[in-house]
Amino acid sequence: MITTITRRTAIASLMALGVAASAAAPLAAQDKITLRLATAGSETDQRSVAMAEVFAPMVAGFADYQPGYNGTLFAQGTELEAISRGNLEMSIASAQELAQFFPEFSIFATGYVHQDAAHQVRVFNDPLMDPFKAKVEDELGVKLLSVMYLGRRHVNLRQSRDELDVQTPADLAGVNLRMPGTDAWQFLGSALGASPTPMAFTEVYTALSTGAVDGQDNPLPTVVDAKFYEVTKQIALTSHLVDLNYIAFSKEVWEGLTSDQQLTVQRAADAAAAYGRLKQLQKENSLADFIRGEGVEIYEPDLKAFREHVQAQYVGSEFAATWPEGVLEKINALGN
Ligand code: KDO
Repeated sequence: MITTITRRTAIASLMALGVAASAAAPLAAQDKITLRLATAGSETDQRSVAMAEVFAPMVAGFADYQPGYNGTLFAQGTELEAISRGNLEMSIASAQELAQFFPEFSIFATGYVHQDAAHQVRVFNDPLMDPFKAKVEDELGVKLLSVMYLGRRHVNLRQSRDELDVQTPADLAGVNLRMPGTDAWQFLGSALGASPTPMAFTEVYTALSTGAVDGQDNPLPTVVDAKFYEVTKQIALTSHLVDLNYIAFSKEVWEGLTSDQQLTVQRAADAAAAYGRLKQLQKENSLADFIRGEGVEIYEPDLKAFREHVQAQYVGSEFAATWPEGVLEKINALGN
């Protein structure tokens, strides 16, 4: 029997062979997908280290991880839109940035709500998050893979405690406090009693050294990693926000992965988040003496006064009006 192999059959056969070969052979470098991650964080920040040392090796079989630190790939606050437009694959995102697109995300950026790192994980993995995650995927094309622990944010000032002893929010009246640039951040700065100034993270050190701002708020590990202790004189341990980030991933890239690759990416993100959380907690619990040794006074203010004042600012606020019914109660119920 003479079989006429049409061109189409030949191509189909070659493609089938090609698929078989690619399934068998490891992907050549040029076959790997590229995962660029944009972050305002430094290369030595524990979230960055976790992504490079844990996430990258776990996905190396099919993906080439390419981090861009210190806002060099995309400026802080522009990463999510870049992913949405298909110009970026990953970022270390914040609830405050997501709240610019979906105001209800401000609930996860509200002062004195999350109690600790474990509470953040319980909330992120609870069904209450499903509508939030679905909305980001469906409307922004971004998949939130895991929650990262950034740490307890405190008020960090240029003035010494002798010049300005911070006991209650009233003591922050008129203080020019740098906060990140989104509305939710600015609201938190005001809720603390200060006068917030929007500014990108990469500009903060210079602004503190020149006196362009009086202070900033970040966790102790960031104060060390960014060397803010060189240009400030005190930290009032307000713990006003137990802060978090999300590992954000392009939905379009995700949908192009095989199910095995998707499982590997998810596991790699969870492993990196867990590793980074552990390292950040270790640093957070051990750096106070080092910072004091650098000439920065660290002390506890009237936490009851701060908690009550900050929470009162959110009640009846434009942000609270966007929170889905019952979610705050569920978050509180997942606390200690
Ligand atoms: C900051 O700008 O103060 C902040 O802490 C906000 C976080 O959401 C995150 O963007 C962080 O900066 C960067 O990762 C740098 O640590």
